[in-house]
Amino acid sequence: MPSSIDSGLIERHNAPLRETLDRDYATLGEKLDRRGVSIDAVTRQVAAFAVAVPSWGVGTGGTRFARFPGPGEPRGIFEKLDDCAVINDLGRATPAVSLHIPWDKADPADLKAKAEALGLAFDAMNSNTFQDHPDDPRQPLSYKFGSLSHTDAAVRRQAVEHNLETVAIGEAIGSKALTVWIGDGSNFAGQSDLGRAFERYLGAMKEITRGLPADWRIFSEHKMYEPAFYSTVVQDWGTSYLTAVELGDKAFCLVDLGHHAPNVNIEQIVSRLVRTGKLGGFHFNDSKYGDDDLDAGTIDPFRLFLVFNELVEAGVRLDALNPSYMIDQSHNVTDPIESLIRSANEIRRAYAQALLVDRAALHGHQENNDAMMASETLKAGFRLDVEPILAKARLEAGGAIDPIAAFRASGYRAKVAGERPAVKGSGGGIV
Ligand SMILES: [Mn+2]
Repeated sequence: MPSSIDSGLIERHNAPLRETLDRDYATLGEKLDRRGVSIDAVTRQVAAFAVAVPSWGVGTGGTRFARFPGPGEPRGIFEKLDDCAVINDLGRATPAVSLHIPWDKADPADLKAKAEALGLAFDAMNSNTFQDHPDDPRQPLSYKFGSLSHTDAAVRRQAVEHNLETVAIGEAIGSKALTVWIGDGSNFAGQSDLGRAFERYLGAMKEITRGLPADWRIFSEHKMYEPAFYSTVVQDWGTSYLTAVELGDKAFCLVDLGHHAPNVNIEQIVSRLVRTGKLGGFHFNDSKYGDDDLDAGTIDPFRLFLVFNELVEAGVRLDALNPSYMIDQSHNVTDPIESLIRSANEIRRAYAQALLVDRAALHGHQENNDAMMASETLKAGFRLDVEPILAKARLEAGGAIDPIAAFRASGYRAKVAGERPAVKGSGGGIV
């Protein structure tokens, strides 16, 4: 066991739960068998589905009003990786970590060695030009009025160089993609020329794309508003798609579930991006009102299911796109480790439910315009309790049948609380 979770703990925790799980799994297996579906085949597909955790997610988040730090918060990237390893060892769904530069800046050799020791790898890199970095001698200029779309060419140059530095760090630690989200925009009509700002952004993104290693991808992440409240340079999937098309073969769109207009049909956007070959990846989270960054699948699990329904529907097209699946959340009132374990499980749940939709029947009802039976067939997948499949996938990979209960029993939080004195103002910011 690479993390500091006691190696016997998971086994001791699983022992009394195994028999009940086996019974529940057999019952669900019988039910699926009647439909000609092999539960073991579904479990294998679910076990093969991984989602990356964000390094910034293991610290307590915050709002623009306040941040309430939790005990034992990681003080830097190496302690963040320790926490990420705990999440993966218990949940067995999150073998990779998505880093944020410069928050996680460190010697790449040390990052790589630490991750390898913990059984972790690195997913897409995230650059940060939405805040100033007074301690970074390579970024003396302010991003107050933008970064890649700034009116001043020197600021744009600095932002391009920061992205290329992020790529260089990523290349040294085995990452293969860069996610670019900028906070650029305006607060007042007339403040910014909407057309020129986008042109400047495209020019800067082209420079970054030209600097990518041959086997890398670049993801443009849109967001409707915040921190800018009148206009945002990359505000919706249309602008993100235009960007990806202009940048060429290495460029794709990243869908953050919280970055859309209220009530927008996200699964339809996913379908379009699959169709056009420009779906690059996801930032999973859930929301009620805006970019709330709540735990995935906890507010609107049906929407998460519908997103995965489109992914399963995409079939071989999706295999070719090989999207990066990442979580992007802010944990304000829960233990971040527990939230990330749960979110990864909810994401797998949506995937398993989508896999269990009777797709041939669905297509038939769609062709025959039987709205009722098409809707019922889709919902039949969502109504299934697939927890035995999720638990079995974890168990067979060496994880915990009930990972949150196992985490609480481990005493890990109390242990690190003693080792990690609270620091003021550690990185919050969520994109
Ligand atoms: Mn995001």
